[in-house]
Amino acid sequence: MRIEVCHSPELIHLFDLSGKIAVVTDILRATSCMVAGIGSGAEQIVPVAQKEEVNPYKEKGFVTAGERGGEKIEGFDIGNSPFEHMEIAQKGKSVVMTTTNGTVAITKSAVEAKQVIIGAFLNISSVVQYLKESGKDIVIVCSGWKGMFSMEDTLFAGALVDRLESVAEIVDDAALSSMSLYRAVSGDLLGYMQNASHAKRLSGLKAVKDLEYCMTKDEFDVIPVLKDGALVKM
Ligand code: 3SL
Repeated sequence: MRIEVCHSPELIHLFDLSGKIAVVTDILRATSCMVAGIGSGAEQIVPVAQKEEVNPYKEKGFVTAGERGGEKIEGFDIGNSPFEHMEIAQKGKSVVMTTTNGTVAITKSAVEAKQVIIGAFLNISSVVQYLKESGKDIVIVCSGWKGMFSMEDTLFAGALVDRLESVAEIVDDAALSSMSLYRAVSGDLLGYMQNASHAKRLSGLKAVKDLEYCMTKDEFDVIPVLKDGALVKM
């Protein structure tokens, strides 16, 4: 089993994903919302890259979810808070979702990867257990922010590498340095996150509660997996 980290969807063309599991993460907040949604009973979440792509699903009665620049898209039913996703999910709804970075990372990963699964701190132990059992090569795809590196996704990647190190070969410096960073700050992840650019962005949007929740480990034991274009419970 080999493990690599891709720090941005813009770098994905440099990775060979064929035959591998892509663990897509966007801790703030897309993949945290997906785990919270599927974990709370959403039937499916269809990730799409562009706003316009929600329309055919909307016509079929899907809940429309998404943000641009962190703010709910005008005309959509909900934005990108895990709490909104959990509320909708409890009604057993199907959701179509588009976000600035997370849904882009998923659709790009799906082109080549053997399997795309969704990771967040909210389901980290289930993801680790599944990856260990699968024995397959892994690429952790960080969604980043508009093509750039992001602290929270790197910390999650580092946490995964930390837990898989005993069974997987660390292939690249991205994986090694993510693990080192995670180990250095894991005693106070939330405190360390206060200076991250996305944390500041969310605090400007009055979404500090989202940030705290998204940094919480193991609220759910589900893994959303991409099947025929939709995320469903594995
Ligand atoms: O870019 C994304 O996918 C979002 O998660 C960003 S935000 O947290 O909603 O701002």
